[in-house]
Amino acid sequence: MEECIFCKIVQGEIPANKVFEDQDFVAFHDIHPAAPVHFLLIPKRHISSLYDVSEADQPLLGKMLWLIPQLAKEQGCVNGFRTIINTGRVGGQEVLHLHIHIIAGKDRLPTMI
Ligand code: D5M
Repeated sequence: MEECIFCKIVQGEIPANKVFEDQDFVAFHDIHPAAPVHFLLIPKRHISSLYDVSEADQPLLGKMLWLIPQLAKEQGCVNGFRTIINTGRVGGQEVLHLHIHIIAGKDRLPTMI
C-alpha cells in the first residue's frame, strides 16, 4: 500500500519511535499521545481495518492480543491499561491500517481517540 503511512513505518521509510518489532508486528509510540503511555500495535501486513480481517487472520489476531499485555508491562503499565480499536469512518479511524491503541499512565484515560 504505497500511500499508507503505517506501511511506510513498517518499511522504514518514515521514522517511528518503536517499542517492539518482530516478523509480524511493529509497535511504536503514537505521534499525538493521549496519555503518558500511548503506543500503537500494528500488523506488518497491510490490513485496512478490523472490518477487513479474514478467517485466515485468526492466528495473527490472537498473537496481536497476546502481545498487548507483554508490551504494556514493558512500558510500565502496572495498574492496567486501555485498548482502543477505531474501525472505519463511523468508528473514527483516521489511519486505514489496522492498529490497536494501548494507553495508560493517568487516572482518567480517554474513552475515545
Ligand atoms: O488513530 C491513528 C493514530 O495514529 C493517531 O492517534 C495518530 C497516530 N499517528 C499518525 N501518524 C503517525 C506516525 N507517523 N507515527 C506515530 N503515530 C502516528 P486512529 O485510530 O486511526 O484514529
